[in-house]
Amino acid sequence: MTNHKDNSPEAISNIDLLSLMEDIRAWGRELGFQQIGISDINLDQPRQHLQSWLEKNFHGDMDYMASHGEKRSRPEQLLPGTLRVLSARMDYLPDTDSMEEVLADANKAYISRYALGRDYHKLMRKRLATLAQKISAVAGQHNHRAFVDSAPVLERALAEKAGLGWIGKNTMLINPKAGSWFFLGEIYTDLPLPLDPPQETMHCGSCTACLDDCPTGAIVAPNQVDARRCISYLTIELRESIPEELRPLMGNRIYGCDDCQLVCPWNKFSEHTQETDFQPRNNLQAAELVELFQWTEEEFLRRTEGSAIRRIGYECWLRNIAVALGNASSSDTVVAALKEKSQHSSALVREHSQWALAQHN
Ligand code: B12
Ligand code: SF4
Repeated sequence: MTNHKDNSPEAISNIDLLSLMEDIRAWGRELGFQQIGISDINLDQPRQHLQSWLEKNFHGDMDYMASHGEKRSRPEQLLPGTLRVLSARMDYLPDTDSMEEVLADANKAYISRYALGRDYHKLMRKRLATLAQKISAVAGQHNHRAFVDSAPVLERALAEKAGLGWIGKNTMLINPKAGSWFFLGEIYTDLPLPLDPPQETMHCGSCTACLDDCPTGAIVAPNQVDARRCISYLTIELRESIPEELRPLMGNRIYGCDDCQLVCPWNKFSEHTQETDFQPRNNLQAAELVELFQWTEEEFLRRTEGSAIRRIGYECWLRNIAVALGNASSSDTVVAALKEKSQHSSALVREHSQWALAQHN
């Protein structure tokens, strides 16, 4: 392949773009991505779905979903000149004890498998930036930007277009060979890279396992999640009081929820992650609720350093654990821990702890 730094149209037409794509896929694998695909930037159909999702207020308090005009579904508005989007996926499922066993033990805390190790945002963005540098070394200074859940980007729709999988009834991007336990990231670029065939068929068939098993009924119709009912939203995004009617349905899930992936038959094809950074820290894969509830703020900050969990802050951490303790089996230890937090300086923590205590009367 010819190395050059000139990105004029004549120079670009001299690059062997097909061979560059082969290199990109090989570099992607070296950087720990399981798959890379290329799409164009036409998101007309997903834009309509996004619009109707917003009109129904399914985004709840996530104002950032509504506040960027059409930038989310028009990549050229986010980065002028964008022609192609390179979508990448990275497996995150660590090889831990049985998730079902943790979910079934009411005194243990269930934390989403994606959040047990290091925060994926930084790790993936850094790798994507390295990939973009490698592309520049061959193709010249292309106009580009890397994203990982960090900007108004319609990640699953772009990944579906790039052939990485289909958007399932649970709205997860599902890959026919790897299930859905992976993150997505993108590079927007003005290089006219050759397109990959989109995933056109949805292979969910007549299966409705995710709709039937969602603990809070958040998958209100195939492909439509009402975030306001989703435990992931309630425990991670919502900063206020969790609606009382949903609390008993949350079980012991204190940070995110994986149920709609756990029951998905396509996840029998998923592989465990090889990233050491995604391995669980501080025994968070099966910790006791009471133990986590007793962490001081200083311990919370220290033990969640570098983890996505830290973003919710200590108050919401205690709020979530209080709800789970309300759903736990009654014992003197549980009641004593809740009584103590019923006097907490935060009104949010007090209210949730009092609610939880009332469940043990
Ligand atoms: C907002 C958000 C959430 C919200 C809302 C979820 C949702 N379903 O929209 C909440 C907080 C609930 C959430 C939860 C989770 N999230 Co989230 N989330 C996002 C975020 C920031 C935007 C998603 C979005 O655009 N939603 C808007 C709706 C309209 O889009 P959509 O659900 O993808 O809907 C598409 C289709 O369903 C379809 N569609 C919609 N309506 C209809 C109707 C019909 C009739 C049809 C045919 C199609 C259709 O079109 C839509 C547009 O393409 C993305 C990152 C990003 N920037 O994209 C991560 C992201 C989607 N989340 C991710 C993850 C991992 C999760 C959780 C698993 C985390 C956890 N364990 O707790 C859960 C899964 C819950 C679920 N079933 O979605 C990953 C998903 C990876 C994958 N393999 O799919 C992403 C891509 C982040 C990343 N970079 O890896 N998330
Ligand atoms: S993450 Fe949990 S609560 Fe949210 S849609 Fe999936 S199963 Fe339902």
